Amino acid sequence: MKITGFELRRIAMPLVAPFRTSFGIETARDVLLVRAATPDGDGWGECVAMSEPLYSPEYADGAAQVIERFLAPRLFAAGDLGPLDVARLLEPVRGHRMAKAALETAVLDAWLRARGESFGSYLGAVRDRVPAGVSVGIMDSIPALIDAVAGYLDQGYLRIKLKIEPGWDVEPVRAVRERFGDDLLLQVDANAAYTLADARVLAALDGFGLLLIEQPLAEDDLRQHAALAGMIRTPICLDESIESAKDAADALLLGACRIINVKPGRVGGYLEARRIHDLAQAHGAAVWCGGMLETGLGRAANVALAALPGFTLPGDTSASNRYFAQDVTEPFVLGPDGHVAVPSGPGLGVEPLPDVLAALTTSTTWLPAG
Ligand code: OSB
Ligand code: MG
Repeated sequence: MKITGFELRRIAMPLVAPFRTSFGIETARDVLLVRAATPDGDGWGECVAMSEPLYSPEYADGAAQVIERFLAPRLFAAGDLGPLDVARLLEPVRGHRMAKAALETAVLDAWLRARGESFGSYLGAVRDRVPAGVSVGIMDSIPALIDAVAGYLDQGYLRIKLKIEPGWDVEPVRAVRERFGDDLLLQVDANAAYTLADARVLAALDGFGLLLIEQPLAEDDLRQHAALAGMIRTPICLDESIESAKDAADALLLGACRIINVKPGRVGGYLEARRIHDLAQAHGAAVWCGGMLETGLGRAANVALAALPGFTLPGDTSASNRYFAQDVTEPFVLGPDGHVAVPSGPGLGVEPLPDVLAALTTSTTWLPAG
């Protein structure tokens, strides 16, 4: 496939409500989109890097720059290429997985659209809809949290994830468990806010029947996660720590986690995400699809990935209106059964709505091949 160029497009997406985690508050999503232009049509990739390097070292401005200066030129120099070539061609550049993932996704989308095949079919999806969970930010008070959770459950979400941090952990979890009962699928995400010295607080969560605790300790603390696993009963799930299939193998072998949150952007793309799925399945570990507050473009591919057989827990694959009043594609909607449909059209199966995309765009850079 010949790439004629990449367009880097920045869009500003106001969130319907501020989203607070242990690392910061997000009120709008500043998204970098990559459009791969080919003679047979376009492909899209959404870069999940956030505006500041707080969740991970990558950030949107840096991702745009590394694509322009170092990544796109390597793909242009290769001439004709397919989606399986992208990771290999970009491998000499260290890190920058979110930037690489956006490029690979755009190339894969263009390639699949030209072949008339969907992401789900290509990745190995076995379902046409996936169960949806929702990630609930840190709130100012317990009553505000209870209201937010009640609203999501009314809409039909099948699983609740509470963001936690020191000082906002046992009490909010207790309140949600008491109010909504033992059948509620409930889990927590610390975004690396604790240390091993907090093991007693984390063990205090054992009594609440949580599905998992996500990333309690720092991203480079694999061995300390393994130690923590011996001190608490709640299964540990890793997010930030897992940047590749190799990291996943290390974590599982060390006993640092029993479950992995797979975010394709964090691991360099959907092909590496599928390798983590395959590895976890072989190891008997569960995976689920995480989210990075994606627009409909990134969501389409995430939902396709979440339809693979090893994705046995509900993902952070919420409907568009959980994030945005106006999505950049036709919105993803939550069915009455709490599921989201996997797109079946070629490639991502969704397109940016031209007028909406134009209205949200804050800058556009065209990178021509050759
Ligand atoms: O840790 O899973 C996380 C959002 C941004 C950065 C990190 C995380 C999250 C979420 C939201 O939890 C998941 C979503 O609904 O997209
Ligand atoms: Mg997380």
